[in-house]
Amino acid sequence: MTDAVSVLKQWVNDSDNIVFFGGAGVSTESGIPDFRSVDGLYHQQWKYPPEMILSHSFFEKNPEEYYRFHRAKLVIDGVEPNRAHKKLAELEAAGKLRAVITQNIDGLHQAAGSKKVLELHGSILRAYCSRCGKPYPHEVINYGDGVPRCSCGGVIRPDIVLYEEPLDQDVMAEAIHYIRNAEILIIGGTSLNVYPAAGLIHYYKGKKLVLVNLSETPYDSYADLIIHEKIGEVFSKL
Ligand code: CNA
Repeated sequence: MTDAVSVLKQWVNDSDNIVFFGGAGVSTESGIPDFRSVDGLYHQQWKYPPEMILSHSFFEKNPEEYYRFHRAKLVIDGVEPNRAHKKLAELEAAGKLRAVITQNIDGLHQAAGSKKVLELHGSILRAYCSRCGKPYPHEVINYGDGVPRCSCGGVIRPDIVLYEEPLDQDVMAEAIHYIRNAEILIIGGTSLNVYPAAGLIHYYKGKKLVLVNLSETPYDSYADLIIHEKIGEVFSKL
């Protein structure tokens, strides 16, 4: 075990007020590609750049192409929570971890058993009509062909936050509350490039800020402990 991982293990053992804030890198070991790694979605060939397809204006103008991308790239069958998701659920059940704040939309934290999960960018496991708001089961959008439509004629959309759309302010306020009051904040598997989510780091006031990320982030110099290793491997040692 590296020195940094043993320090993290000790901190985790001694605390009952840990908060975790994560991103796409938490799910890569489950087989879901992230956006910005070399084999991530942004480096794959697609007719339009993914960040354009995943925007509000693109969804409105070209829902057919949006749904082609959504079903080909966002919906991945048979994925299971990995060691990072499972450890976080265990820490919560043991009364040590207060909340998981995630930018992910894959539902894997809940699948691992985590209860307090704040989904900053929503979930592809929920859907609703963009015109009348009627909720729909996710199968309606995630499988099949073409653009799913509501009985009112509106386009059914995933309950995710697309680029150009605001985050849910209640979820943000709760995330800020947990981060502000955390003894240990572990940030993992996120490039910390997507705002406003990345700005949450500024609300942490403690002295145990841990970054677990494969590549460097713009916030590496803020960390009290930094681990550039795979998060599932690191968490399996805690
Ligand atoms: P990102 O910008 O793709 O960054 C991911 C980061 O994770 C990179 O810095 C990688 O180096 C790092 N990383 C990759 N694998 C590991 C690993 N095994 N252990 C540790 N670090 C690793 O993703 P962000 O989450 O920062 O960006 C936010 C976007 C990506 C949000 O809007 C998400 O909704 C969106 N996204 C979500 C998913 C998902 O739900 N699983 C997948 C892809 C993208």
